[in-house]
Amino acid sequence: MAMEPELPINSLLKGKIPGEGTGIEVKKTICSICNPLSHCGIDAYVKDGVVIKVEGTKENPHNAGTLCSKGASSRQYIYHQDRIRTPLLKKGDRGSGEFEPISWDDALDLIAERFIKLKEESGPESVVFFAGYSKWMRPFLKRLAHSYGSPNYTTESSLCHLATVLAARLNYGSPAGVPEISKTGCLVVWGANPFYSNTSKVREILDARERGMKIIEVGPLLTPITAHADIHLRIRPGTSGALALGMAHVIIEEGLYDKDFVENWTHGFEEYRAYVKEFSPAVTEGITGISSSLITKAARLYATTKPAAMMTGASPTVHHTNGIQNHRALTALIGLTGNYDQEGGNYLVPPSYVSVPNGVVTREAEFVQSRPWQEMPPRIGQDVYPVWCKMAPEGQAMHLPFQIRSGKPYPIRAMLAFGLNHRMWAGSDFMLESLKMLDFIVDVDLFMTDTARIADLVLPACSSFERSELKFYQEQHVIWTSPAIKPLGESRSDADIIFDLAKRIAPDDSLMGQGYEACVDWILEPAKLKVKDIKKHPGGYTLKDVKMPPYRKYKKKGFPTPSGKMEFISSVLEEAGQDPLPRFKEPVLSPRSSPEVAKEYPLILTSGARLPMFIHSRTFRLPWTKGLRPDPMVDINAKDAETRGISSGDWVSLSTKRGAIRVRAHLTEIVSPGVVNIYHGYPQADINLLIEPDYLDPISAYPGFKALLCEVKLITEGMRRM
Ligand SMILES: Nc1nc2c(c(=O)[nH]1)N[C@H]1C(S)=C(S)[C@@H](COP(=O)(O)OP(=O)(O)OC[C@H]3O[C@@H](n4cnc5c(=O)[nH]c(N)nc54)[C@H](O)[C@@H]3O)O[C@H]1N2
Ligand SMILES: Nc1nc2c(c(=O)[nH]1)N[C@H]1C(S)=C(S)[C@@H](COP(=O)(O)OP(=O)(O)OC[C@H]3O[C@@H](n4cnc5c(=O)[nH]c(N)nc54)[C@H](O)[C@@H]3O)O[C@H]1N2
Ligand code: SF4
Ligand SMILES: [Mo]
Repeated sequence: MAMEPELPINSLLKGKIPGEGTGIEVKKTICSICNPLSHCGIDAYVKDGVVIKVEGTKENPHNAGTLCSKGASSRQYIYHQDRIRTPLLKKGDRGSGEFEPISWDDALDLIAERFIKLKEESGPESVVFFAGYSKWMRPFLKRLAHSYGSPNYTTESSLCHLATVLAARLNYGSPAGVPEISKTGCLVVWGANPFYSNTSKVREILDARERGMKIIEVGPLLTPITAHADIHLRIRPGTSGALALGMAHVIIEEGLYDKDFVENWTHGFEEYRAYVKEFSPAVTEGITGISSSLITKAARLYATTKPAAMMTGASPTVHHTNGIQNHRALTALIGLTGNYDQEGGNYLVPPSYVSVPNGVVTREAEFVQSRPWQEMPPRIGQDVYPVWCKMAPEGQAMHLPFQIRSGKPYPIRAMLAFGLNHRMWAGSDFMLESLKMLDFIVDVDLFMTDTARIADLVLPACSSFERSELKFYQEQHVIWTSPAIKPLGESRSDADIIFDLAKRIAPDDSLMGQGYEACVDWILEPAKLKVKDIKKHPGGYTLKDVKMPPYRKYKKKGFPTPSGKMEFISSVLEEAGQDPLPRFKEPVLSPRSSPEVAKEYPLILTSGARLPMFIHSRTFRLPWTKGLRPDPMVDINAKDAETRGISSGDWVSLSTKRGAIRVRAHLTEIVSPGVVNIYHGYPQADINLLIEPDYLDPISAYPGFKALLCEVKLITEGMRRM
């Protein structure tokens, strides 16, 4: 057999071929640019300590070799010029943007000195511990906060996802469960766009579709799912609750509900039945804008397909001024149709580690609560949002700017933040100005951001390529990553920063004193897993024989609600003086609820629907992803554009009563006439400047990002010069 001629080394190098000759090694790591349900496996091609290429890890069952546009841009992310390379101490006035380098020891000692003093002067509750969208360090940060003595551990979950869990828990005492897509006959995709927001989940949906699974999509926008859906219920933004009540009306009137479940396992059905009577298909059509025949058809399809599952988004249904009640109304349909904790329906699997439910039993919840709530002062927001604080294991960060300003019920003086982005808050300028009122701000981030610029101390975090972490996947795959490259500059892993701080500000926490890996081992103890064993598999491995929890667990234990049943009328809300029914209310700003405002601002504004190449503030700065949409854009229907003399690509002003931003018009059928949509977080066109900081749901404090009123106007030459 003829030997293959050996390729010259230059060709091998050009082709980035790993091997001894080229000195290129493939190191296994994960991408953590987006959410913890993803964190795709990455093969990092490393030469001389530098990542020269990335590929998806083929043997990782979650992403199976694929990467999205963001993950494919990893090299631009990890080597970006905005990466902070050394700890920085503020010089001069807050916000001057001037810093000087400082050593890690000096930085950590300074934090310790300030925090110990603040504790003596104003109590540990005056210090807030905050985590932005990143979640991997959260178990350690929460424990640090409580071991220090502060109840004020807050996160981005104050406006993301957790309210959906809270709403479901008001109904069921537990979350709504994971849709078992591979086993279901009908999937309702309610306010979610997994093609953009959870890409690695899509294969499962398409496979199920191929075997005949029906799809009902609910949402105001056209999404890639729409092309696969049997029915698309294109609601007016903010009217999910009404639609759910309308569907319940049909299901109950036509006797399509699960009578056995309702009779034996629910509380308050008669009151609920009486209430949903008001939502006939005709009435529901008037509110939601969907034809009564389509509402009836969807209700019948969902209720008569056995089993049927519901996938709800992480936040679109709760980003409303009536978010909790809307989400209660739609998750109530799961129980009504007998699909709760049911095979092929919504299956209840508790989270194992950092939000990922995969059946592995751990002690994460026990680990994080190092001090019980009763031994600490009330949390931020506890006085105004008592139901939130009762149901969520953290403070309410949306209330933070208000408490900073009022000093009530006690002053907030300092903040230790991991990834703080003021543009996350509605009324982002209000938040930024509130932060400036603090005595001391520490922000740990990869990049020098506009928020970091107002901190007293900025600490450089490293990326997932440069650190070690435990990662669980829903597919029961587990990895303990090893750094693929050295941390850039003097940057460090968030976990190392937290554990070094623990020694200084929580010296009595003996478990934290044992260090990071010992704590992870402690969390994993019930699963009989150890870091040192997981480490032996660089790309991770798939756990065998994980015992998944049984279906219909309530049959043995009842529901963990005050009544022990699923609650159509919530005892917790009743006790808190809130409406116990999942009552529909119009968004506070809508053409129906505020016609006076609508005269000047006639368009419905919905913000933040995900785009595949952007993730919050993270990827605007990367040339590859930014190149896919170089300027901020607002989606507007051609009809609305025409009446305003706007053509595609024109610069327009998008305004609400609170202010205006300058963006380009994107004429598209994605939005229906009367609705405009814009992505959130653009630094040069921040939509949250146009939303009032108190435009919040009264139960969860989630901002009404996805339904308010606005106007779009062409920027004329005169205005352009302004
Ligand atoms: N590429 C990318 N992926 C991401 C993110 C990102 O920024 N970029 N962010 C991550 C985070 S933090 C989150 S929270 C998730 C969010 O991701 P998803 O939960 O999928 O939410 P969105 O993409 O915001 O919106 C999905 C759909 O909700 C519908 N919708 C909007 N308003 C309403 C409403 O009032 N009612 C109903 N029923 N539907 C509505 C719209 O049709 C929209 O297409 O994505 C995560 N994944
Ligand atoms: N109008 C409107 N506003 C919205 C939304 C909307 O739909 N509409 N969505 C809301 C939702 S659901 C969310 S989740 C929030 C987004 O929440 P944000 O917290 O604003 O999200 P990011 O900008 O992704 O991350 C914040 C910071 O964390 C840094 N970071 C990244 N990785 C790490 C790490 O490993 N360690 C450390 N220390 N820092 C890191 C990033 O560089 C960034 O500066 O926005 C919310 N705001
Ligand atoms: S979906 Fe994209 S951004 Fe998210 S973890 Fe995977 S590659 Fe990274
Ligand atoms: Mo989110």
